[in-house]
Amino acid sequence: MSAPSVMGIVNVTPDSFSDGGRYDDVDRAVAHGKRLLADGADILDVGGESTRPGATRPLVGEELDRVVPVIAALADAGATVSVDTMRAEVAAAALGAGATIVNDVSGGLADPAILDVAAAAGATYVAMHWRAHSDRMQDFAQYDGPGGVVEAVRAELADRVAAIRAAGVAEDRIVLDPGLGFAKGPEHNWELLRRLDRLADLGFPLLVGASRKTFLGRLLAGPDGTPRPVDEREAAGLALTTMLAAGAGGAPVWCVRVHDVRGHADAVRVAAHWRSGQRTR
Ligand code: PMM
Repeated sequence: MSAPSVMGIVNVTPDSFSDGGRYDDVDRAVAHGKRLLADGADILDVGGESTRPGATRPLVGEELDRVVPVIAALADAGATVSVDTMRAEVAAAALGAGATIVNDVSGGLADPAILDVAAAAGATYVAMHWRAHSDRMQDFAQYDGPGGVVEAVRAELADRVAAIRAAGVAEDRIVLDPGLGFAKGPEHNWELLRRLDRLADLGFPLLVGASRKTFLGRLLAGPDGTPRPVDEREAAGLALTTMLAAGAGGAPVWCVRVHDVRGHADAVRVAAHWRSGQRTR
């Protein structure tokens, strides 16, 4: 089991739930990305569309204007860059600007042509579990079949894999993601985290994005039930990264997608050192 990579988030958006508006111009976003690199990020994930619950979508032109110059500058600085987009047109421009990974939260459902773009470029393709756009995704947080959320997400990801393969993305370029918080209630997320082995069993590396999400805020709610604010969830996220890096989900995690890279890179190192000692016992 090798240590997870750390993907640092560069949201070039005015409205992301945890950092919206902080890095929404090119210079600030590039400076932020460079800081994350210095902090130990293995990958920088550049996104121009907020997917927080209830968000409305930017125009394609707006999304292109936000991400392309940032990707070009960060790739130029030597970073491995992924583009967080659901749009084929944006993925193509991002790959042209130096990105090598397409991180599609819709797993190819929002714009199926994105799979052809990833295949043609030989890019790594991250397929996240997704059911609907953010303005109505919580209406789809229903998992009543046998095996509940874990088996439903597994089956729906398996369907995505079939489409991704059919488009010609190479086997060793496919990554899967449970999609924490996307059409899921808090307990759905915890169940998925506990049973990552069922998703790993599909045969692809796993990416997990838990950083600062609502289910952590709910877990840490005060006595009156008010969720812990977004910028006070970091320690819980670090605890989770440490557990995942130690194998608590029952399967190795290939990558964690996080806001505060330095802490998570440290957590990954702690877990890796711990496990290296276990092997020699
Ligand atoms: N979460 C968000 C955005 N992109 N991509 C992947 N692969 N997995 C995720 O869980 C994920 C994602 C939403 O979080 P943000 O608004 O903090 O970026």
